[in-house]
Amino acid sequence: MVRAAHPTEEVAERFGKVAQTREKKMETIVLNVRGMSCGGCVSSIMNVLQAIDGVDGVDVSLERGQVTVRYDAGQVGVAAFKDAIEDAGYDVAG
Ligand SMILES: [Cu+2]
Repeated sequence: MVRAAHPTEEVAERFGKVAQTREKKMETIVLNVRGMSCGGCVSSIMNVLQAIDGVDGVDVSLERGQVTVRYDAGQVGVAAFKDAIEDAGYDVAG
C-alpha cells in the first residue's frame, strides 16, 4: 500500500502559501493570425506563446486562423503575444 509522502497538515500549509502569493486575473483573448498553413505552424505558435510567463493555456485553430490565449492579466498582456507571434513569422490581424 502506498502512503502519502507528506503529512496532511504540511500539504495544507503549502497550498495555503501558494494561494496567498497573489490573486490572479485570468483572461482569455482570441487573436486572428494570418500565415498558418500546417501543423508545424500550429506547434511553433503554441511553443512561443507557452514560453511566456503568465500564459496559462494556448489553443490554435488552423482552419479558422485563430489563436486563443488564456493568461494572467496581472502578469502579461496582449502586446507580448502579438510580438511573439510576429517574431515567429506570422501576422496578427486583431
Ligand atoms: Cu506550417
